[in-house]
Amino acid sequence: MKNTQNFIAAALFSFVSIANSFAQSDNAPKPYGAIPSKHQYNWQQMEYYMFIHFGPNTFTDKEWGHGDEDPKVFNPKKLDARQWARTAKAAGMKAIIITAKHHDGFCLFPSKYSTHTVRESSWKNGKGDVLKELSAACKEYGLKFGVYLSPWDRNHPKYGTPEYNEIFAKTLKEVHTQYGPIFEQWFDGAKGQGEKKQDYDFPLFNSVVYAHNPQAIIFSDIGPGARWMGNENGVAGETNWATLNTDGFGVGAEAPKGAVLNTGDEGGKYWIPAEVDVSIRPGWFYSASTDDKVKTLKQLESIYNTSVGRNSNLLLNVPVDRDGLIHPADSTRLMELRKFLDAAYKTDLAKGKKVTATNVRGNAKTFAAQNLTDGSDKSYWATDDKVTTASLTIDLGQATVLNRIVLMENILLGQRVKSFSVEYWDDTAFKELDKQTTIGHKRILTFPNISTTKIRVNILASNACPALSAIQLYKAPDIQ
Ligand code: FUL
Repeated sequence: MKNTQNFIAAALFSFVSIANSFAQSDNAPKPYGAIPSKHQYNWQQMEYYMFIHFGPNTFTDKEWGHGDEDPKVFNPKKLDARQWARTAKAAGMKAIIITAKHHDGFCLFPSKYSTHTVRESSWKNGKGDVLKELSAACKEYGLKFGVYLSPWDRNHPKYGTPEYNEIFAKTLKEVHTQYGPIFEQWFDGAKGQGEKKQDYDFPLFNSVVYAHNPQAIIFSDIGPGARWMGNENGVAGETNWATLNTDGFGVGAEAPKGAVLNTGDEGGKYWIPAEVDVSIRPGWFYSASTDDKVKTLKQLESIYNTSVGRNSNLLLNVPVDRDGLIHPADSTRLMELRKFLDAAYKTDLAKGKKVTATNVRGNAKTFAAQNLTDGSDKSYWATDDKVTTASLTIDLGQATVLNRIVLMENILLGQRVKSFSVEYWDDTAFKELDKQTTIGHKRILTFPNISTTKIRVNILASNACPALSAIQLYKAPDIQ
């Protein structure tokens, strides 16, 4: 039911969105299958943003607090939310999502509905409010602000009774009315074994979010806005459909298998793109014992490729330390990644280069292959309706060294391509570089340096005529 309503709402937004974003042509391909809402489409453009795990666990060196910890342990003496926002901005991230309430039930804001909050802590003599400071800092730095709230609550005395759902809904209302606008609501599906039973009322929770932040993307194992992608290692499926069948499924134990969330469902009923949540450290919360275990630049680049490069948004966790600051070990690494990405994606070697296609929809300029290298992902190339395979050849004009290719589909028309290959001209013939399955919003393929004059992309199978908005080529620096 919930999904049906959201689907209808999503479909309505989508039609408006298509009309607004792309120049309309009578001959435009019809959307295929489920398509993104306007808000999902905008969300998918964000690609990379920060997760912050922070709370009593930061001070007790735990990952899952029991909810029986003394709230007084929470005392970040130098807390500076502007430093977090400044760091995220400099890292090229578009937003911050913070653990407003983790499994221990502790609220980083003075909730009326809990006695386990910043108000009961030693920090600022109980007068502080982390959400207030962070939402203001995000506004100042031009970042979007999002919240994580765990339905599973090991502190609240009403947890395990029907009343708890009402309390959780009221807690959500506090957050969504006091600290907005909120771009994403993150619902965690985790719950320890043998814990109290509680049937969560997600239709109620979702309705509270949408009532106050209609634009918010609701994340959970099964969406409806965005889905978990089945692991916490930063690796989305090589095949990754933004569509998923969720009828009959729920969050946590009732979710589809991790392997399904990892790839999505081809032709799935709902548009529920994947978000990749992964921590820059071994744990989600800060621990001094992991100061020397911050992921390397090589690991982070690999995660970027297996998340943003596989049709997902990357939510990278950077835990705040006991002082209430992002530790230099983490910020240094974030800046290294930024520097690398800026260098890697600075010059699109395909931009403005001549592209030829084996088929162009109606032979029309609107759908010309040249749209793929025009530096804009708002124009696109498409084939005639009956044509679901095609080849695109980019003539670089001279020998050019490359090691990355970026492909993008016009997802406003749905996700269509199911198999493609990339070849390069080696002076005598085209040789295969890679053969893959899905594209979606963005697909990045990496390969060792090659020097070539021509690149050919073959669409080998597509569920409807392919509609691609960009092909880009890059030479990223080597990482030592
Ligand atoms: C999991 C939680 O159990 C972890 O503590 C963390 O919050 C992660 C993002 O989600 O389900």
